[in-house]
This record gives sequence, C-alpha cells and structure tokens, in this order.
Amino acid sequence: MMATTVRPSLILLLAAVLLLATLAPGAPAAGGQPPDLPGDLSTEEGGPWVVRAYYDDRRMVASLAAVLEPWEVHHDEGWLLAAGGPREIRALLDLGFRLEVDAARTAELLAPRVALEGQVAGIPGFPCYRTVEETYASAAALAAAHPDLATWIDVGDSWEKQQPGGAPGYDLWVLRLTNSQLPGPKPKLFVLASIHAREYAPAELATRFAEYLVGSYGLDADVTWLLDHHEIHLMLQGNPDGRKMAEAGDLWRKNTDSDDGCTNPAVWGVDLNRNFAFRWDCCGGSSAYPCSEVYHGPGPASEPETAAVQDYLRAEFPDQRPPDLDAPAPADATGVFVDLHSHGDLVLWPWGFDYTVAPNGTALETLGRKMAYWNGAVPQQASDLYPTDGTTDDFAYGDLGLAAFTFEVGTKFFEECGYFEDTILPGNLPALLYAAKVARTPYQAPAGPDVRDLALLPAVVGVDATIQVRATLDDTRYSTLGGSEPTQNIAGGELYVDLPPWVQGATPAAQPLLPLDGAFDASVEEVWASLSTAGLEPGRHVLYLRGRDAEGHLGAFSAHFLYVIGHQAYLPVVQQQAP
Ligand code: 0X9
Ligand code: ZN
Repeated sequence: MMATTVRPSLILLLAAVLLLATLAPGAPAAGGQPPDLPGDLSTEEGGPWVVRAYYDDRRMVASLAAVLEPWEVHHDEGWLLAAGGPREIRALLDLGFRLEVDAARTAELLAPRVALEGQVAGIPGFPCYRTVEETYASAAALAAAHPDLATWIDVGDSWEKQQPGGAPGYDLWVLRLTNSQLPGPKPKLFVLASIHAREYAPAELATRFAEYLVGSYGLDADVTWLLDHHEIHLMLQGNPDGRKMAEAGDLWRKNTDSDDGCTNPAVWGVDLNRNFAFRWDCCGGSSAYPCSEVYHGPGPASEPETAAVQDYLRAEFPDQRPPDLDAPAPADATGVFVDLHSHGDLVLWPWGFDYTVAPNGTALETLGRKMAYWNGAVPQQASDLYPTDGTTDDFAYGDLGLAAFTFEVGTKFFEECGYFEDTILPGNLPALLYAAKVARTPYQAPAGPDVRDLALLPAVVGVDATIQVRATLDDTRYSTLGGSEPTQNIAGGELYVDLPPWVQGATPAAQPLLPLDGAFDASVEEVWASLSTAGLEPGRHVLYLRGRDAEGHLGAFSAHFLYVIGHQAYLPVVQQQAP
C-alpha cells in the first residue's frame, strides 16, 4: 500500500534509515531501503514520520482538521505533507489517504540541532533568528535608544510564568511604534508573530520590520509619516515558552501547558491558534484531545498567551462589528491585524471556521491581493486551505471587525537563513508596510491606485521656486494568483503639502495631479503637478500623494520629502566658495 519516496541524496537516505533505526523501533531499516511505516501501528510509540498523504476528495482534508495540522496542502496536486506518530498515521489511513514516507523530511525532523562553527548568537544552526532572550533584548534596546518612537510594554505572562514553582517562564511583550510627540488617536496595525513556536521566520521578520521602521524614520518619507500618523504594535514572540523548546531543535508547535490531561511530555500543550474565543471549538476545526497538535484547550482563551493578545486587542481597538455573523464592519472601519506564521506562501483572511464568505469578504480579498502582490503568496480565504476554529484572525475580524490576515511565509518551519534574508524579508517588508499604510481604512484604500515612482524635478530647491512633482498612479498592483481583482482607469490624484487630509483642525488644500499624456484613459498613468515653494519655510517638507480611480476609490498615500533651501543655509556656502 505504501510506496517510499525516491530521493536523490544517498547520504540523506542513509541518515534517515540510521536515525529511524535508532529512534523509531517499528520502522524497518534493513537493506539500505528508505524508511517505511511499520506494519503494526497499534502502539502509541514510534515515529515521528513525515508523510505525503494523497487524496482525491478535498473533504478528506477538512476531516483531518480535527486531528492534525498539515504542514503543506497542495489542493492542485491532491496531496498534503503531514507529520506524526502512530495516532496521526492511523487517522490518515482511516480517512483513506494513500501515504508515502518522505525520507528526507523525516531525517530532517529527527536530526539534532547543532550550532554552526563560530556561532555566538541566534538559534543553533540558524544564526539569523534571534532567541526569545535576544529578541527581547533587541526590542528593549530599540525602545531605550528611541524613546520618542518605540515603547516596550509588558502585556502579560506566559503559561510557565504563571505556574508556582515551575520553570521561570516569560513575560509577553508588545513593541509599540509611533512618534509619541504627535498626539493620537491614530490608526493601528497589530502584528503577531510565532504563536506557533517552531515557526522560526515570523518572529525575526516582525523584529526586522520594527527595526526597519525605526531605522528609516526621518530618512524615508513613507516610514516617517507612518510613524508620525499611525501606530504599529508588534508582539514579536507570541509563544515564548514553546519557542524555547523549538530553539533546541524540537518541532514544538503549542504552548507548554501540561495540566489538561495529556501525560506525554512530548506532545502536551494547547494550540494557541485554536484557543481564541471567537467561534471556539465550533466546527470541527480543532481537537478536544489534549495530546493533539491542534488541541483547542479546555475553554475559550484558557491560555494566558491567548488572553493577553485578546485583552490587548480589545483595549487598543474599537469594537466595529456586531455579533451577528452576517453583519459587516462598516466600510470605513479602522485597524489591521496580521498574524505571521510559516509556511506555505499564503495570505489568508477570515473566515477560517466556515466556508461562507465573511461579510467584509470582498474588501478583505482586495487587501489580501494587494499584500500578496508584494510577498508573492497565494491569497485565499483561510478555510480554502482547511477549516480551523479558534484562530487569531477569526477573532480579530469576528470580535472587533479588524481587517485580519494570516501570512504563511516561506517554505519550512526551520527555514534556512539564506532564504529568509534573500526572499522572505524583501517580499514581506513591503507587504507589511502596505498593511501599515492602509490601517486607517483597510476596507477602502486597497481598492484604489498605488502611487509609485514618485520624483521631484529638481529634488532640492530654494524658496520662491517652482518644481515639478512626478509620479505613476497604478490601479493594477494585485496578485492574480488563483483569482483576480477588478481594476479601473485612473481618474485623478491629489497632492498635499505637509498637511494630509486627516489632520484635525487644519484645512489641508489638495492640488490636483494631472495626466502627463493629457488624458486619464488607462489603469496606469503618469501624472504631474507644478508646485511653488513660495510660502514654504526653509527645511524639510512632506509631499503626500494619492490616486483615484474611475469608481472613485482613493488609494493609499505615498510620500516624498521636499528640501527647501533658505537664504540662511545657502549664503555661508557661497561665501566659503568665493571669499
Ligand atoms: O494550522 C494553522 O494554525 C495554520 N497553519 S500553520 O502551519 N502555521 O500551523 C493555518 C491556519 C489557517 N486558518 C486561519 N488562518 N484561520
Ligand atoms: Zn502557524
């Protein structure tokens, strides 16, 4: 019944056989053959194995959602990748999956973690990923060095920390980024990372995003207005207790809660992404078995990690969606929530608990396709992957009406550093930046055009000069993977100098952006405006541009600095040159 995967690397095959021979007594390892599943799966001991599970009917994957979490799902090719011991393998077989052991991934799973030669920091073998302690130290240092931009906030305790006399555990922290000199209220983006402990890349991605924002303040015009006028809140380590296990090389997913009835220390814990209070345990998208890797916990938000995120979100964001499942958040609702996971290259949005389209489903898809344009992921409703209940995104959207997303970044849990640096970071930083940009009206702005290739001619001017502002308005920047997004012709655009339209008590004047070719008749248009610097103080100014399409959708703002050189600054230079 079971074929074995043929792999090119003899070394890996041998390693797999040897490892399985020692660690999985049931697996036959004789004769140089790749590992296979044992004939007798009736015991609870043995494995784990990584298997390809083939299916003909997608409903089989849905049934699996109450048992385990598939590592990868390839609906287009009819197979998924899953890992587990005898219980999970039995469940796959009982549901009718045809199994094939992936020898290389099994060997990888069992391989001990070792630090690279000379490695002094980071997760052993993966120096690009900071440990929990290193992540916390970096964030605290960032806040200490930039007190006006960054605040490091203790928002609760991990499960271990709440246990009397147990392991020390951790505090749960949020890094809040905004220019605190400018008063709020401001639109907010909340980013959660690595709530699944073994997902190495997300925590580092969130930390790098924070460092990029603080490091670019005052240098990059978009980042500057974002930190002045928006807030970005990041929980960089959503599951520090579990992460400690994963840092040692264990593929630990859940928290480390051990008092719910599972007596096997290798598999206890609650899956925090099945523990959230919205539609908790509603629909077969989680397990009641305390040793399951998708165990939903003894009650909604039973875990301190879950409760800390929920309480923080409820304190920071207004409740914008009525409890009725069919009721949408208003079109002008505010706030974006992004939960970073790995892997699979997906951008997912609610609902996850059910196949029905969420009341704001169309607008969620629009923002999802916009972010997926940047990170190259497949955008889709979460339940299209497999149904899940008690997840973070269903809570953030369902309970509060936030535009909520889950990113599945990269290609594996323990992602190689090269891939993280070269592919995950450059793809996902702009996706997160876009999420931050549209946090004011995430159900509206993504339908409008982007402003790109913003340039000033000349770039630096004196007072009483005239410059030309140039840009391209583009209504087509959406991922078209697995679907499409309606696009329209550009119909206009606006330029604001220093005062964007949301500033209270000011009367910001918009100057129109004009078509460079004389007519707005395409979905991508070059535009320009002539701007006089008369009346502008010497110094740095911010030009805010946004486009409008033929259906009236106003897109996200992009900004550019304009430096006006005054006589004070100019004269001494002239005098030096001509004494
Ligand atoms: O199963 C999960 O929790 C996520 N996959 S992971 O490999 N990171 O564990 C997928 C969740 C998909 N559903 C929702 N986002 N609602
Ligand atoms: Zn995950």
